[in-house]
Amino acid sequence: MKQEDNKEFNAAYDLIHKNSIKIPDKIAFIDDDQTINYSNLSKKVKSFSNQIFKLGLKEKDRIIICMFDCINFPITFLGSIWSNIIPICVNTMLPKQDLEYMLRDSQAKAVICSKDLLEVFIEIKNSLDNETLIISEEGEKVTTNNNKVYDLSFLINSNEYNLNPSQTFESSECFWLYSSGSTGKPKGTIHIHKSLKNTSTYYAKKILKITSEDIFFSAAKLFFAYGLGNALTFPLSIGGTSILSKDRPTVEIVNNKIKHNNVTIFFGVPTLYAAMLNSNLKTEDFKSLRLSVSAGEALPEHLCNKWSKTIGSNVLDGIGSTEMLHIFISNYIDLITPGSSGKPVPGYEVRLMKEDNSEADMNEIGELEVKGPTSAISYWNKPEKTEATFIGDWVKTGDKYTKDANGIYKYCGRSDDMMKVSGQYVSPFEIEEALQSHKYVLEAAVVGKKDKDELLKPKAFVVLNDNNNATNLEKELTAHVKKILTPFKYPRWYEFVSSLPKTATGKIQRYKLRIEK
Ligand code: 3UK
Repeated sequence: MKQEDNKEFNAAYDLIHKNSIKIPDKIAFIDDDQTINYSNLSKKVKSFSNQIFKLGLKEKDRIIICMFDCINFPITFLGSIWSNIIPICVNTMLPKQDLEYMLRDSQAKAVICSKDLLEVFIEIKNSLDNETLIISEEGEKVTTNNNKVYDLSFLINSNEYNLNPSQTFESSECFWLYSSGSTGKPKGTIHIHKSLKNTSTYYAKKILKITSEDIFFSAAKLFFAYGLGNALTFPLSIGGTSILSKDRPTVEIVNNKIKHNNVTIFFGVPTLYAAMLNSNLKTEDFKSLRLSVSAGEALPEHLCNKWSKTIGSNVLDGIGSTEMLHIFISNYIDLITPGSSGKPVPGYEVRLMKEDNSEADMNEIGELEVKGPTSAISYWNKPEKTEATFIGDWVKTGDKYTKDANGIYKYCGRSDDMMKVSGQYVSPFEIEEALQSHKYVLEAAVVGKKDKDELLKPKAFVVLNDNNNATNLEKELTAHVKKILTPFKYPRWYEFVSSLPKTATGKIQRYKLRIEK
């Protein structure tokens, strides 16, 4: 890239500076315990930025953020970016071995974690050879066998500020998110500074028509690309207010957050919309909403229709990905086609490719590729996976789609083995592996099956060993899987069979299991 194309730009400065001067007293975030205005947000970001260097971190070092949604998340995320330190946001629900993998893979110099996650990170740190710093709320109080834990509140509340951000450019590395595939380890997905701003400029401002009056609430957490845009980038880009919640987004919690904070724009995943619509919703609790958004997996037509009928405002389904940072095909406020992903967001180009490398015709299925102003630059340390996904400016999504005569895109499933469950990636192989590690299981195959709301969930076909003598096998297998994997990945149905369908070479024919008997 020519240097003149790559202007000086810092994403944290872009999101904070103007607001802290123009609307210093406006509330930026409300979490479960406290609120923070734009002026104090800016101060804490600059304090963190100053103090993190004092702990010995250098520009371009990486830092893992593993925190439940609270005000300290945006402070440390933006404070790192302000310092040209690369934050890596990771899922708080991951089992220890995944967190350990991410720490090793990323070679992060420090971890910032919520109090409740301290124990697991101290365990991980003890098994690593290098010196990883651990930072947490109330840190200084926790010291176990030489494991100093640095105090986060000290870092963000000092009287020393980095008033100016470190020098970065539009296209310099800014932050990472981990994305998972059907095989292999999660991939550190590298995003650049201008992408954060661009998710707001193109999608949030043009499609959602966000304003400073909006009160944002995302059920998807900040460590997901979806949640990061919804609850951090979008509200800050416009001087709005974002509601954060550390808890798992149950129907009750989501209902209360919307009602008590007069939320105007809500972001959820289809499973949550289904659960809410299956509960006894009170329409008046949702009267502040002007719009809702669904992503992560396709929103079935009946849920889209039922939401607007019950709530009195619409839900826009749109497809996004970790690689593209946010939504790039979406329904529009004045053009909603229930059961579809809608049309490309302005600024993005999409195409549907067939196996022979030609483009699919109207209503013909093709593999979705996308090009646009928010795409990641590569996966960390995975040249083959990078090469298979990022083809010049085009990014392969792994999704099958059709386009109709009106230019509306409809989701037709994944082209790899991945499933989206509750909006999150699940590989059938990881569930099979977990099942197979149980002493009663000889073989297992996992496929997606639609539940009564038309949403995909894992179903397991299991061949048992001869020597099994469990009384409540399904319960036992579920508990076993939940111990090994992120808990929501457990099979919702089991079928115990005497053998699995296989090819002559011994490969399991999952497609045969998908056909409902
Ligand atoms: C699937 C959808 C049908 C699709 C995401 C909004 O989900 C996000 O990112 P991930 O990396 O997964 C990407 C994959 O998920 N998908 C997402 N949305 C839809 N399929 N209809 C949809 N509306 O397979 C895609 O390739 O976890 C969503 C914003 C940012 C995101 N990262």
